[in-house]
Amino acid sequence: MSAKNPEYDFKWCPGCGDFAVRRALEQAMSDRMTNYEIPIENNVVVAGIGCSGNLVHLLEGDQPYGFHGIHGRSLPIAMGVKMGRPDLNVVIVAGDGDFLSIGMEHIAPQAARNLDVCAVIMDNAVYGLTKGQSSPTTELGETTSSTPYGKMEASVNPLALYLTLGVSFIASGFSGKPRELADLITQGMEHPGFAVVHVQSPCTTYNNTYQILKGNPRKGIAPILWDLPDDHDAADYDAAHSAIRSGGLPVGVIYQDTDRPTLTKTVEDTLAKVKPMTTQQMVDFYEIR
Ligand SMILES: Cc1ncc(C[n+]2csc(CCOP(=O)(O)OP(=O)(O)O)c2C)c(N)n1
Ligand code: SF4
Repeated sequence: MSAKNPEYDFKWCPGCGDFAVRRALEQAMSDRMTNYEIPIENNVVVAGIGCSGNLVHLLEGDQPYGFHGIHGRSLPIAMGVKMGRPDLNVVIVAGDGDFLSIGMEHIAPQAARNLDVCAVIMDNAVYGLTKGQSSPTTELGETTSSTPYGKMEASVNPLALYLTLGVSFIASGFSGKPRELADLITQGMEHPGFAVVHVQSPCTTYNNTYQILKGNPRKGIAPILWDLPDDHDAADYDAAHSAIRSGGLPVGVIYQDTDRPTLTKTVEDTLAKVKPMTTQQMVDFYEIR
């Protein structure tokens, strides 16, 4: 579909970080249209289920194609779209619950394949749409609607996880900096391979973390977010690892490996080697003698 569904009237809460992520994605897609002189229909947004995934219905202006799939399965759907139409720019929008909990099992295989899509993950450290339950990024001991006496599991470090699993482009962004975020999304879309732009996008209703992320000098609260220095070498795995492990949350392009072939290229190369078989030849091939 390329037109909005008028019957889907979901609204984000005032101040939700996802508003700014939407703006950043619109900017990145619009820049892409201008730079490559391509129509908006060159973009497909594959959405997970959650407040974050609802972004696909809330995009303003020219409409890309949209696919609102099932909770946790944005990656397999995006793979289907990309394999069917390798010429399209495929972007995923999903939450930390969707991508890192039920959807976690898909990250490693797609990282190994280097599926050439860009996933924009909105991390609010809760399940927003279903009313504030804990998610994989909720801190140990945190009180939520599903953990009234404190969360019992340690939180996942998504950036460390992506690096370990072999995601070939890893960026960390903040919804409070939409212009910088648009630039990170643009770089993620340009990357030849699997890109994840992991965004701190606070949920003002169930987990308002703006002050923790940005800090508050008047109250003596130091910010968790810090910008990667200009001399950070994203091609250096060890530098990426130490940036992720040095405390707080780095913002910027943390890691990029442009040497690996994309899944699209690997499939093309493999297909070029395939020898056509008749049905009988296939049956004979699989016959156990
Ligand atoms: C297979 C399946 N399991 C569970 C749900 C219920 N469900 C819908 S959204 C959601 C969590 C959303 O949290 P997150 O992905 O973090 O997105 P947010 O709403 O915070 O943006 C859950 C558990 C579902 N729709 N489908
Ligand atoms: S519940 Fe949270 S994540 Fe969902 S729209 Fe409201 S503020 Fe945003």
